[in-house]
Amino acid sequence: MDKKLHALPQLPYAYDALEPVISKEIMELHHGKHHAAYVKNLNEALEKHPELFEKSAEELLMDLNAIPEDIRTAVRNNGGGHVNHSIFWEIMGGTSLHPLVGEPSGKLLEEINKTFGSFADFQTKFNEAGTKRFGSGWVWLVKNKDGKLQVMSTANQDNPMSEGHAPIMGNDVWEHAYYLQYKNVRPDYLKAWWNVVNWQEVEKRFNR
Ligand code: MN3
Repeated sequence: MDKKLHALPQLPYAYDALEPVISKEIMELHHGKHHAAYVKNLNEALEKHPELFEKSAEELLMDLNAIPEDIRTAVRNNGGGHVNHSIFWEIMGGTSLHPLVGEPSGKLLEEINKTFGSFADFQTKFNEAGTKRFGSGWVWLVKNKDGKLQVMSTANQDNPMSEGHAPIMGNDVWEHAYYLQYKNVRPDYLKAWWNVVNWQEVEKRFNR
């Protein structure tokens, strides 16, 4: 059988492209070490049940109960780590140095206004959810099971797709994502992060 190993995706920009919001050093470690380790550990876990290499990482996460119990936690954590970071790199891109549109537009903006009141109210809710996540995890904007926008957070490397929600955008609130620059002040990181959101990519995910 031709086995298709999961692979670390290339960043769609240079390691220093998100400066000054996210430093080159954080990006090098985050992508080159943390994400790479999730990919390596996912592949190692799947070696025990190689038929699962036929599924995409997303397919694995969408039906965790179908994963044999001896590797289920490893797939949940490392498959989640792989998918979460792949989304994360894609939905970032702009900084004050390389400006993108700083706000969503079109149908997504309409839906945000309808659901949260305004873009500013949505940002407040997202930042609060990210601040309150105890320990490590993620904060997300998802299209929930009813097709409505919703802000939620997940622990560790859990992905909303395991609960039947479609992740539109997410921010990593593990300390490794910000500590070298923002130290213990997670709210400052959450606030600054909006400057590197690539709304074109977020809108693509919303329209999918
Ligand atoms: Mn991370």
